[in-house]
Amino acid sequence: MNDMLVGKPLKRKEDQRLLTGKGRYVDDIRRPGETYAVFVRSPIAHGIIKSIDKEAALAAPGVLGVFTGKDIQRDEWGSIPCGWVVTDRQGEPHKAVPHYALTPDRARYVGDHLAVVVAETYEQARDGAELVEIEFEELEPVVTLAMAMEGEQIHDLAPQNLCYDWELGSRAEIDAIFETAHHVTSLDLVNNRLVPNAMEPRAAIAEYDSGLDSYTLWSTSQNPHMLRWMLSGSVTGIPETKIRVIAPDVGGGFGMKIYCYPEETTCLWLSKVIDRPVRWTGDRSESFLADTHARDHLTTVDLAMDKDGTFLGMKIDTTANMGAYLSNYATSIPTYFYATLFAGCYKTPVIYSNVRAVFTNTSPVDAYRGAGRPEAAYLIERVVDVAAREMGMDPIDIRRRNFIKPEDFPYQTPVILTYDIGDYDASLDEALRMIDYDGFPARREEAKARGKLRGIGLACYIEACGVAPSQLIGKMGAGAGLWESGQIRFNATGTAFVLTGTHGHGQGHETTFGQIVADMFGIPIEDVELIHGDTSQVPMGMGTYGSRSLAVGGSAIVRAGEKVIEKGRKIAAHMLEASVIDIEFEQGLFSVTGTNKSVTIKEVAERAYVPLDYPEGLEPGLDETAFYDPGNFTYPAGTHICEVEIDPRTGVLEIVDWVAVDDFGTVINPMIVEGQIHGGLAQGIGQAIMENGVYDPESGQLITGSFMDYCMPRADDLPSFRVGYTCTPCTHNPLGAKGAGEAGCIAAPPTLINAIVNALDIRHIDMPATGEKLWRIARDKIAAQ
Ligand code: MCN
Repeated sequence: MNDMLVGKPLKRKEDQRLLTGKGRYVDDIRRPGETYAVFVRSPIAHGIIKSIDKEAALAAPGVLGVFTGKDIQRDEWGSIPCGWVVTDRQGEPHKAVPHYALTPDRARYVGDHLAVVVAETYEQARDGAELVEIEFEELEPVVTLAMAMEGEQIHDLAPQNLCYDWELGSRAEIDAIFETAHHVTSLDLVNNRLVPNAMEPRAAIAEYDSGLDSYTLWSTSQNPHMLRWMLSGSVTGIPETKIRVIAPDVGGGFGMKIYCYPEETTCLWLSKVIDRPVRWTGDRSESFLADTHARDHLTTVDLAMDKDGTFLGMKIDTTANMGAYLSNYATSIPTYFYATLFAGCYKTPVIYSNVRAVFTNTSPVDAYRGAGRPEAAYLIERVVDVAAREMGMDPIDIRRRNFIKPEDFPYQTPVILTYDIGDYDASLDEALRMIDYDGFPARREEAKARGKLRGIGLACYIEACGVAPSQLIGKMGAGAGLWESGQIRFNATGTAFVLTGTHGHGQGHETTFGQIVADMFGIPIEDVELIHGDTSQVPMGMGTYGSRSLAVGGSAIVRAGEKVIEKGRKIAAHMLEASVIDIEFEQGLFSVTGTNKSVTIKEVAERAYVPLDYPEGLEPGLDETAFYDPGNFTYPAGTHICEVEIDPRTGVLEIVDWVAVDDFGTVINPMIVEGQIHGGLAQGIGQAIMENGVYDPESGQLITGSFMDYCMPRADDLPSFRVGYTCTPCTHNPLGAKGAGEAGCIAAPPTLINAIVNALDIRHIDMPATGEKLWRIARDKIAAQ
């Protein structure tokens, strides 16, 4: 019998392969006879395409073809879908503007896909692309959110560039609350635009088999089955049985790789037209221009309180940027993944929100780690902090006063969601203990003596993840159910393949799913092999995003395991000459109750495949599949506290301490989870103080289009994070686990901004709180003294 592995900080199985350069990414894959595609991207932000001259490119060495949107349209390939329907205040669906793989009529952002050149080599394709001449009738670009509703109309379908004007809650009810409130705290916030920057750029290889009339697409996708579904459905009309999508090792996705993008769609089309494999690998500049961007909101939040600081109501008004086209899930991010989290950890009885989503001449905006939830946590935890300041209350006290308490669960929020369980005081207490909150005034004094401004800030976040429940998601407008599949396929020798519809691209699934299965069957983790990322191997799946892989995918695997055990009991009963009801199963051993007669899972597996002496009527094989559709999201929550020091002479900020206390329910592998927290924190800190996607408001050029101008956090920008846990196990999945993959980047921005405003003793600062901004504020304060 094995030692139990769940809960142990096992080193990742996949690291040996990934860290020694043995990973196999799309760009590592070579296909015989392959060709190279390079896209001709729009150099301008907005303009009607008058003509595209292919002649010079076609005459260039090695060029096999030059194609435009009109060429794809002749084959009747349709628009890339945005599957999530958001119904606006008038009861109308959002404006589903077309988004073709190659734009046939009008360039709508710098980087838009206008033509593609295919050649024998990458260099030849690139040289050819430079020879394609496009003539435009330039139009005024609509760049900023403030310009959107007044500017030139970008899509015929969307007057005033409005995609939808959506509300949640009752305006009359919230107005009545605000009329009687003792105090209202009002705050304007910017949620800065982010560029995801996965380490591996997006890439695709498409191959057409004319004998079988079928396609294989290798893609850097986080959800290969969904990609196949989208490609087959509205885009190409090719049956799903004729498309195989393989997502091999993927070097980070962070949500940005869950979409059906123009590039892979075009490669698929080209592979039949050219009748040779076509490959495309984005370079870093293309990633900046044409990967989906994230966040980009302007928000006003108002919080109404009574005289004790009890929250009475909250009103949120947001303008959200969709960019030039609707990416696949774009509509859902500033609505169902944002506004449904506005209760936070608090018993705010009435909440009203209004979101206007607008088109601009910028890269499409969609999910990126946290997707809507960082934006929600930021506005809640910022306005609560400002409210404490205005009410003369301690930021801890105001939070505790309004927390949903353990006895309140299950807690129905006023914004659709029902939280199943949590203990927010417990996380707050532990975080306060770890940071030594009471010792802060002395640390501040000591810093002051060194000429530094020291501040402390906290955030008590909650998020909804484990993105699945079909019923709930369906009511929210999703065009699909969101369950997950899991399969356990025992071999005759007692080893097991585990197939999952989720996709790991850095999260350590080979290890954590291995831990679960090894424990369940009492077999060594080395005997468990995870298979994912291939639509021809895995029965069906919904992929990885919304921290769903463990809570939904892992639960599907447990359910499949239970089916294996159920069948195994029948085989064991036959082998042990006992009745099935007398067979117990624990950690790999089937035994007859009250006796020492037993058989191992290995013996049972062998018998399942060599069924010579076998239960009558029972099918051979030990291979079971389950589809798991949970009843609810999972609700990880926690408290993060950080301390910063700012040098008022230079504006240099140092994060001197950070404690992260999270409640992820049951933790399968604390080392992997800690890594997830660290990664999320790095991204959240990046948003708070460094990262900012900026377009020139006049030309619409992306002026932060490289790492020279878009600042990503590096190791020496970050402190050594201290991690703690509390645990209220999720009540509705068999693992008791909640998602952990996004928590860090949800908690980090408000935590850090709260600490910065505390250090500077100011009411607010917008993200990114760069050194320059800090220096200007400190300088003005010194001058005013
Ligand atoms: N885990 C655990 N115990 C828990 C919760 C999680 O041991 N209670 C483990 C899981 O088994 C898994 C890992 O932690 O190995 C993350 O699990 P989960 O929270 O289920 O998140 P997903 O695996 O679904 O990953 C998605 C999540 C998201 S939404 C983004 S974005 C993100 C992230 O994970 N993108 C990542 N982490 C990333 N990490 C890397 N390296 N690369 C990305 O692209």
